[in-house]
Amino acid sequence: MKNYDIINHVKGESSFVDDLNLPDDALNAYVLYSAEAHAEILNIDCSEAQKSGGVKFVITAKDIPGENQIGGIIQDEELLAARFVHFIGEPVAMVLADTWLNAKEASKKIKIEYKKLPVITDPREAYKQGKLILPPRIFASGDVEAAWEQCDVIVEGRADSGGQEHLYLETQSSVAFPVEGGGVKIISSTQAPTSGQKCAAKVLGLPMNMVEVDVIRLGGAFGGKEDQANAWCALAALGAYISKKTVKLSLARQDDMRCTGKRHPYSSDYKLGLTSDGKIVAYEVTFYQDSGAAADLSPAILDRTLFHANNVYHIPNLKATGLACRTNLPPNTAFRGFGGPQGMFVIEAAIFKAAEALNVDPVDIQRKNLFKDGDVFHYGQVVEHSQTIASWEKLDEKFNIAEIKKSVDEFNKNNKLVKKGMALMPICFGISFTNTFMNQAGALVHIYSDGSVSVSTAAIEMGQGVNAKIMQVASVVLGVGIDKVKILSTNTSRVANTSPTAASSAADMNGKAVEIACIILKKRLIDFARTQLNADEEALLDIVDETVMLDGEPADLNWTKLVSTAFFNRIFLSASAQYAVPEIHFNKETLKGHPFAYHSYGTAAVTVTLDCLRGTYEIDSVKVVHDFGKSLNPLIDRGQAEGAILQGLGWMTMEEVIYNGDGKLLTDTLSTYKVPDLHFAPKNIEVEFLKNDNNPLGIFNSKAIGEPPLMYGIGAYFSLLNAIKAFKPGTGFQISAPMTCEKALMYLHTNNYDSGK
Ligand code: LUZ
Ligand code: MOS
Repeated sequence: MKNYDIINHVKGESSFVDDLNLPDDALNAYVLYSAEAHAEILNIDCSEAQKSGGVKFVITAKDIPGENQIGGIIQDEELLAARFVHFIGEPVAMVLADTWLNAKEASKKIKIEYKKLPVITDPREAYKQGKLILPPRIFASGDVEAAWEQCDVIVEGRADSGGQEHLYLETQSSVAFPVEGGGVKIISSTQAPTSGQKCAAKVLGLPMNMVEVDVIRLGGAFGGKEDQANAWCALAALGAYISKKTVKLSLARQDDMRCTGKRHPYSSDYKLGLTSDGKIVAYEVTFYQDSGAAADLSPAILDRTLFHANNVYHIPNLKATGLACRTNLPPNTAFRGFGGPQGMFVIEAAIFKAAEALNVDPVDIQRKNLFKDGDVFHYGQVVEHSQTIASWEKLDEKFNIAEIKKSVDEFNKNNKLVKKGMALMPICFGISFTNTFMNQAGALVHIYSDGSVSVSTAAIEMGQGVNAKIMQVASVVLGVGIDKVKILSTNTSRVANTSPTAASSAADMNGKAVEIACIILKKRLIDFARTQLNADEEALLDIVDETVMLDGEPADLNWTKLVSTAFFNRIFLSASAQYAVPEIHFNKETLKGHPFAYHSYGTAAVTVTLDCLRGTYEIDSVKVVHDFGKSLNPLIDRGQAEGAILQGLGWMTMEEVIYNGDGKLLTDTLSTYKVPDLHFAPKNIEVEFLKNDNNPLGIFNSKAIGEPPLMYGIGAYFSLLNAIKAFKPGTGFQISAPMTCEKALMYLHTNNYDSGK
């Protein structure tokens, strides 16, 4: 089955927030944001703006009827800055006018007097000054201190990875409508309708039942609309509440890039100890997370970094320390992988350095240390159904690792100014929200009297195809055609108290909730059919292809007739269900437990070609064996894998988020922030599906696919380092992603690559 949602995209008929038909008197909002990264607000003068053409309202912190607070995990973020601003891009005032341009023009007439305060843009500096968002988090197993003695070689160093702009095609957008009785209805581009609802309710001082959030679909999100949609959702709601008019708030691209947080940059110190034959004995790592100016999701993201600190390796003695460092940058946030990629990057960097010290190929160390069933993760979960070795071996069988290596070496022998590099990237990603309570979802299924079916869930369609997967589930369980099933918008009045669509878990959890609701409905219909057909208790009844089957033979009763007769007999044709992921638990004191329902695995081989005169390069190929479980929809899953790989390659190579020392984003346009396009995409991406066991914790035995394949991109960084080393042998290379062409050129032709900074 195709991703049905794309058909209307191609025709331009899919509806996004910006496409909504609004009443003639609707107002447009423009948000004025701080021009200073850290300052005290001495005065805000809105008088000129108020008189500007078309302006109806100018709103500041003092106009907020409820609490001026939008922090999710920690209450440390104001909706509109009251007395202090903490980053450039922090909302300070909102203008409502007849047109967006009039609102924007008026915003320029707002005069804000700032008293500048010291600005921190570096997480290590923030740490030095004691600016931590939460106490250090330490995940440990074994005894690292005692283990160093058993090591034949110990490498120590620093590894940094950069931020990443989400660059969803649809920018942050919400429209809010005032409703009878003082409430609001919000149509929002959010991954987290319940968070948006809760946040707007708090800001307006309303109970949650006075705020409804509805989501049709998103033009991409990638984590950027998990918590960061809340502010815009609440601002639109505030506008509608105050003006009593419909208010539309849709960010222009550059404003979106400046105001919203990105993937967290990390700077990390590692120490890795091994035996002389390459077995890892001990690993100690400290992660300096650049959290930005407010907590946002940083604590949960830091946890995932710590969970994935070992990637796929069995490390008997491990100590990982996470430091959430408060800087004066926009609050960094969820981004596909949610801290996992940053953790995995550092262990790969350490292995790369250890391979230099032992004078072996990193591939040998990687292979030797893959964990297997029965090993225990440093957070206490026992490894089960692992596909580390299986995916590696399948990759070797299918693509021949030695052969790839040989052809790279041969190429390098014969070419002086162009070099190739290759690296392997095995991955492991834990599936479940690391906050156990979030692992729940809901569904509401109606069968209408004409036999058509509507399904509502907590899942948000953001291009990933979750709606198509959910349609499949309803269709299979009820025994009706796909054309009978319609997925409705995601709405807090139909399915309440929802977790965000995040953590790669939406199809699993919402699919399971739909499965349960459909099983309930089917049982009711089959019980009813039994009476209609006068079949006895033992007779086997089923619904297949919209026909009632009696002991394996089609009975004279089709779906439409069954449903309409059931309705006239007052059979209830609606069901709701909740799914709560079983088996998971985690002790937040001891930091041990079984936090993940299961893990996803795979291995990639990445090869690159580097022009050693120019520093430019191409990614030649990404060959992958990935564990999709029993894929529910191979076409969608392959698309998710390819998209994630490209996004991971971008993070590791060309995407570079740069702030200057004043906290100003320098890469705030698409000419300065470069992302992969079709020309950059590897000529060859091959994704093989690994044969796998049943995975009962995934929907229909499938496995989550949204995030895991992004981490294959990390292989590109080390391939490029290998290509650089083929041109300029040496061991002093500092590990610092992304490897832009400019950086590659510096590594190739200057000596400051080994400054250790
Ligand atoms: N979001 C979240 C996530 O709130 N918790 C998680 O554990 C998570 N993991 C991956 C992506 N988003
Ligand atoms: Mo996410 S990084 O919102 O799954």
